[in-house]
Amino acid sequence: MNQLEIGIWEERANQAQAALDSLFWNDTIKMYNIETPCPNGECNTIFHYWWMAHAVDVLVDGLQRTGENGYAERISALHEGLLRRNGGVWPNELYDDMEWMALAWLRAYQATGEEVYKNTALLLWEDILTGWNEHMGGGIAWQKSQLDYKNTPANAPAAILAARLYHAFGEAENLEWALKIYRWQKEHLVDPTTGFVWDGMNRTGNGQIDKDWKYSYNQGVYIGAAVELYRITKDPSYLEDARLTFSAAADELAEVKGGVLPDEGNGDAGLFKGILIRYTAEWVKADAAAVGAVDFLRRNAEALWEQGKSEDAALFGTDWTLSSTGIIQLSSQLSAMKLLEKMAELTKDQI
Ligand code: 7K2
Repeated sequence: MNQLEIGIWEERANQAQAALDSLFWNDTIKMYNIETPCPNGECNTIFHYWWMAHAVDVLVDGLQRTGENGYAERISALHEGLLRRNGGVWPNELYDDMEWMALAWLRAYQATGEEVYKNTALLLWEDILTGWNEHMGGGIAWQKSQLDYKNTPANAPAAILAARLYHAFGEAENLEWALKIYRWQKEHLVDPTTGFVWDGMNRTGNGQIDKDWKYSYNQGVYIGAAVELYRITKDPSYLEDARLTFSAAADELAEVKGGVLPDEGNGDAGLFKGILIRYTAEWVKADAAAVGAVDFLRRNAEALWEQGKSEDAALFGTDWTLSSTGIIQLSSQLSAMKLLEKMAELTKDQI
């Protein structure tokens, strides 16, 4: 890793952050528009609660990388805007949504020391735990109106959150939750042979696993949970889990495009691969044997910047090998920003 490469990825991450701020931020609502262009904010017909959680995440990435107070100010404004948009309360109907939001505000607390963010994370965590029940042998439900539908998006991020809360505040109960949720996730929604992570089970009440729903973010959050439990327990079996799942994900999802993650679609799916990237980077930081994943991250980042970036701004669509014109959704912009921020972080760490 040479000094030149460090500068390149920092500069690219800065350009993407500048595009997020200038082309998506809506100071009237103290939130990001869900797409750009968005004349008079009229595009905001839906409140994408979980997209905004990932916007907090990339702002924290920027703050941790640069120390610039502008990021802290934007995080504070977003906290106000989101609470207002959600009716003055933080909880909502989807357990996975709340987990993304709690993960983000815990990171914001750790980056700023602002107690209000810690309180938001803990308040959400208390609500999230109401999602655990014994349908399908355990696990957290996807949503409050469907308590027997259990999926990876509602469980693996919860295991990450529980582990991080234990790491941050030392409450043994949260380590127990992390171990319990991870054990259920591994026993029910991970292919025991390949390590590929399945999306969910019993969605239609027939007990079946949706094995054809092959999404990048599911791989990422399971890898993330394994890494967090390794960091606490130092049990090498968690790194083995992460290695197997990363290998399965790379083979199953990225092989066709020469190692570049595929276009998984617009909307929510625009965020998916950025989540795999984020937690793959956490695995690289925790596991010396993950060195091959650095090339994977660099290959995706180089494709993204050289082929996927819009011509006149650091804007990114859902296909990292194709420059987008027209409307760019916040979800795909955030996905790309996770990759650029992680490349900036990893290249800096390696000096
Ligand atoms: O069926 C679930 C989930 O298992 C599946 O991966 C996605 C695929 O659809 C729903 S969840 C939809 C979004 C709502 N909350 C935030 C995200 O975690 C989730 O993708 O689209």
